[in-house]
Amino acid sequence: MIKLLSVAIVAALFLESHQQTVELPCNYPTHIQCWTVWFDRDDPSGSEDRETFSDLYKENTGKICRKPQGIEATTLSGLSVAAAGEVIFKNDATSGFVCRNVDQTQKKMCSDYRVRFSCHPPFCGEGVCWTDWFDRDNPSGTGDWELLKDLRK
Ligand SMILES: [Ca+2]
Ligand SMILES: [Ca+2]
Repeated sequence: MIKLLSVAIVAALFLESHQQTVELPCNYPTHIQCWTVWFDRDDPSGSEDRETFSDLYKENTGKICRKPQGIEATTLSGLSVAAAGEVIFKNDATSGFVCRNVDQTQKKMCSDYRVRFSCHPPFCGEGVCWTDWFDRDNPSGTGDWELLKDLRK
């Protein structure tokens, strides 16, 4: 009986570990970019506003893909990094985002930023999916024609 039970446990463990290694299909459309939801894990009240990829990836299991294609950062009020005009220490899809208070000359403290990442499907999460940017025409003729029916072709 004990032997049978242990066989069942081993089988269950094997099945569980086997299921975890099942890979997601690789043939998803790479021209679709999905934005994750916005993340705001830190405040600038310490020494920096730290929204790094490694921290966010650890703290939000399954909500961010392992290798994001892009990152977007805005202040909590929605200003872009350029519009906020602060000195940013890091802002890329691999590292994530860091604004250090020590780098700011005009003010003592960074704004509070939020970030989101763009991933290929199936990592859409609760976010929004967009295609890549397309630019099929130039305005040198009658105008800049970027019609959906032409882009579909
Ligand atoms: Ca923040
Ligand atoms: Ca164009």
